[in-house]
Amino acid sequence: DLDDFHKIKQTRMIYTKPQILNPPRSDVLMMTPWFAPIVWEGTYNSEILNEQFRQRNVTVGLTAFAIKKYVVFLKKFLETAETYFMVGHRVNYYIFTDRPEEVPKVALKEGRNVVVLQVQNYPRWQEISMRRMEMISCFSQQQFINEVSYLVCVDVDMRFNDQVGVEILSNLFGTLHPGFYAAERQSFTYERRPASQAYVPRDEGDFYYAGGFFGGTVMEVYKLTKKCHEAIMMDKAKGIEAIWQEESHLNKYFVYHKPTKILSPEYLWDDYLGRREILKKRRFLAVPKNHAAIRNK
Ligand code: 2GW
Ligand code: MN
Repeated sequence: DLDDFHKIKQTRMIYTKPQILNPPRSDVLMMTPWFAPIVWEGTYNSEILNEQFRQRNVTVGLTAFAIKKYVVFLKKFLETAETYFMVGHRVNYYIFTDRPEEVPKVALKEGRNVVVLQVQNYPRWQEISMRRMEMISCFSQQQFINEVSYLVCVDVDMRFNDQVGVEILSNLFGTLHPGFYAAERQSFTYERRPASQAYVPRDEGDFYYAGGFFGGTVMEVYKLTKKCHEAIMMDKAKGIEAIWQEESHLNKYFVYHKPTKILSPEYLWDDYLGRREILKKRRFLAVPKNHAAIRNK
């Protein structure tokens, strides 16, 4: 009932108390001006959060697309997710692919399932990337809304390398792009042509978010993906494609629908950028790919 929902009873737990005069991080921003937490290692207590989400018996959906040759990324992606993604919680992996027979069989822990969703392939890679918005919105309305509480939508050419847990969950969340977290607004690679639906003026925008990691409740992800897909279709009708495809549309969306939580680049890193002092963990890493070999055909 209402009372149960709002009053989360925490069991007895021993941990060091929060220190008002000694914040856990002084080297990074931990809160946006609209009071959305920015998730960095050291700023949260997994034990407390895990209990809260376990009490709600939350199921999390992880969506990934493996179209054409990108099925080669699935094995490592799923194996490392079993080790690090939402450990101790219920998880549905939603694998969108045009090659269902090539989805590897990976041993899964209890309460975790792989759901293979057969979808069509598009000849242009830009279209493969952009059509994710359409397919996620479609399946959110048809299926995900009945099966999971939250959706986490990620690139597949990645591996988990450290814990990614319920600390990321919120109504609507985005991730700071590893290449731009320290950049000035003017150098964000937003779409700058006013003719595009993804256009963001030079004097607007908070952060540059990565296309490869966003999520929220199924309802919020449905609204986001539907709106981005519609914007992509409006551009297409005018013969225009945003500079970074759906990532540009995602960034436009987040300017006007502020995320309720933001993930630090711990959650989407590429070792080609090297190491940083502020990065205490590299939780989700780009898998190096031979662009020519993997992308052609
Ligand atoms: C992508 C580029 C060139 C040739 C093929 C593909 C491709 C992508 C494909 O053949 N099959 C496929 O399943 N994909 C899916 O699209 C897959 O899930 C992949 O992770 C995702 C994005 O493509 P990716 O990872 O090669 O592009 P990145 O790593 O440069 O991603 C960033 O930029 C993209 C837009 O240009 C997206 O916004 C993406 O979210 C970003 O991380
Ligand atoms: Mn990628």
